[in-house]
Amino acid sequence: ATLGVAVIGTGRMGADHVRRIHEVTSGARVAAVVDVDAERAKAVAARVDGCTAYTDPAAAMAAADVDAVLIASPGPAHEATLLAAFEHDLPVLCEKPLTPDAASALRVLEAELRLGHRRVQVGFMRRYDPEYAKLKALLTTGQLGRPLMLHNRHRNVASPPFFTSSMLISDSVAHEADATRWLLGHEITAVTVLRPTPSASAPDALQDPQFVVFETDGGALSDVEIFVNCGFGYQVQAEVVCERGTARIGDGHALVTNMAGRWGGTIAQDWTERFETAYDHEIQTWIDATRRGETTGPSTWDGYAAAAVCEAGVRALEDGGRVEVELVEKPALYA
Ligand code: NAD
Ligand code: ISE
Repeated sequence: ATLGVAVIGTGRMGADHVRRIHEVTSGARVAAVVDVDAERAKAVAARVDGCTAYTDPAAAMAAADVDAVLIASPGPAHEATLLAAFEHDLPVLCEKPLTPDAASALRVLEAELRLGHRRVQVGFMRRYDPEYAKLKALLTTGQLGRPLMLHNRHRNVASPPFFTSSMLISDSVAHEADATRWLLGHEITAVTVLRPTPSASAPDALQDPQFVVFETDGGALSDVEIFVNCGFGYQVQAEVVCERGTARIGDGHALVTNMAGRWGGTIAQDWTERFETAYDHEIQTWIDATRRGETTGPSTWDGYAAAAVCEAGVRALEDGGRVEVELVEKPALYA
């Protein structure tokens, strides 16, 4: 049967996921949208036949035509909505971050453990990006040997006004925390953050860029240049250095032009453009798994581990030095 989805939070990501479920993916319909901003919810609901607008997530979850929940509200609102979805035992796709800190992520994990089965796919969409998937497949073959280092670059054109220095870690580097764990199959054990003199283009008091170093339990290093006011484009690149070779993604060379003595191409301007295929694949995979009664993809454990890594990163940013990541023992549910 067609899956009835409630999309909670109809801002930039939520509205895009509503469009995606309505126009791009198959097997699901947007039965409800929820936003604390009633006018915004109504405007988005009006784009979809038979979609009801709510301001209270609990009311939407209790509706007879809602079978699953897509959470796209801001990170601090995720915990309450996840716990409410568990009360209705509804499958959830939760945009990253699972929650903003390790303690709240652990509360969500413990609540899912009490349900006794996985219910959450976390929105770490890079795992569904064709380039990241190729890199993961290559590493899995073992042809390159053991991964020694991973170099990541994560650049945004400009940060929104509410962005703080710690959000470069908790909101942006959260993606590299997951990508590092997933690509290498290691847990991150310690984080160091180095702070170059901020760019003159960064808003006052924003520590931008930052250079983050992760150490892993597999003996690898993963570094991240995070630069959220680079001005020129949206760039996400990764290069893995292994014992017998290297592999790199994110150069964006899908189309190269030659003209008037120069060669060149264009750079995406935001994530909706760079990761469009990844989001489509992420949501379709979620719909398909949910209709089969399964939960796949990045788990609550992955969301918790990323939150713990980011919390250590924020402490490393604020206090300086190397901060170790503390994780609880991994429950069998996530083995
Ligand atoms: P946004 O501010 O554009 O939209 C958030 C919406 O949620 C707003 O309309 C707001 O009114 C609403 N809202 C706030 N509290 C709510 C609550 N308790 N219940 C229901 N609605 C509520 O934010 P955004 O950029 O769309 O980000 C939303 C989520 O998506 C965040 O978790 C963010 O980290 C994530 N995100 C992911 C990616 C990605 O690449 N995967 C990119 C951007 C944002
Ligand atoms: C945003 O929330 C995202 O998730 C984007 O993918 C990331 O590039 C950006 O830095 C974040 O703020």
